[in-house]
Amino acid sequence: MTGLAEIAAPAWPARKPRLLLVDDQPLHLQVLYRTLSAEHQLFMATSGEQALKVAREQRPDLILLDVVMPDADGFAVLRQLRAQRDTADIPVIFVTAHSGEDIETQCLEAGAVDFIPKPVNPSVVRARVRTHLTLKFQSDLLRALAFIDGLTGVANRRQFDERLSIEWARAQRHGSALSLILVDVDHFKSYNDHYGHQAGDDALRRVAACLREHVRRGTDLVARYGGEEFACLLPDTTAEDARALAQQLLEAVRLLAIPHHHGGIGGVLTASFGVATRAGASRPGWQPAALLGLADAQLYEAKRLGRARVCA
Ligand code: GH3
Ligand code: MG
Ligand code: MG
Ligand code: MG
Repeated sequence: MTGLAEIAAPAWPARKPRLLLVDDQPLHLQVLYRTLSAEHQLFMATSGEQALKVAREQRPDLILLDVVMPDADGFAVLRQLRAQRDTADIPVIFVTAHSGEDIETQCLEAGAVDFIPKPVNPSVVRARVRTHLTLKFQSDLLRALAFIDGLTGVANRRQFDERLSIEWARAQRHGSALSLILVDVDHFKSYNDHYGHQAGDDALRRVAACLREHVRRGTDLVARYGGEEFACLLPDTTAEDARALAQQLLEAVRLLAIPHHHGGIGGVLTASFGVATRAGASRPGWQPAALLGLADAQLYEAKRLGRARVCA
């Protein structure tokens, strides 16, 4: 029989799960520490203030939070965790000596995922921590998968659209440049027709890996935009630099030397590139879709001029 732990296993990271333990009484922290230190990487805080600081800096996977503390109580800490983007999704288990339905309901309604009464029973703590970590890692995995293209492993269209509007707004705020390269594999229908759909899939994977290898800045994004089309979003990149990068990509795809003897250009698989840049101040009605439209028009021009080239 397959147990829950085995089903959950793929979502667990190779590292030790990271827990933040918060309690104003060192003795209580010690008990939790002894209970959890073998299987977890632990961070500790003895006040609400400190808990918020450590949560922001260390991004734990789960927080065990005392309710009654002299400075900010657990409820206040939870509210502040939820209000900050970096910490909003970290699950919190309340640990408190107060017992009774009221306090338990109050904790869950405040947004805690669970409630553990003091004095704590070590095996109950371990079991509940394990359950909530499993849920956390599963939801992390699902969220990651929802933004990744299944065939090539690069970002999917959803992630691209989201990042485009974020980067667009950022470029608008700072007056910085934002460039986009659209990539479309040439004569790919005939590639599929002659080499088969599997080989077509392999070729797309290799092209995606090649783009990712050459589009390297931490803030850059390579995405699969559609069937055999990719998009490279390049924040803080001028038109000139984007065009140069597109030229490199053109060569790099050619150098993959994927044979295409049925309509390919020079006997290998190639791609066409359309480049557009949003530079400087905004214009009225200037929307993220405009950048896509411009890059698409350049791509169309590259196709019209014979493919395997960059238009900018
Ligand atoms: P052009 O040079 O004008 O871009 O011609 P093309 O043949 O590449 O363009 P067209 O849009 O006619 O054909 C795109 C082809 O890409 C057709 C489609 O079957 C193929 N394709 C799209 N997605 C996938 C995929 O996930 N896997 C495979 N193997 N093929 C795909
Ligand atoms: Mg306390
Ligand atoms: Mg196409
Ligand atoms: Mg094509």
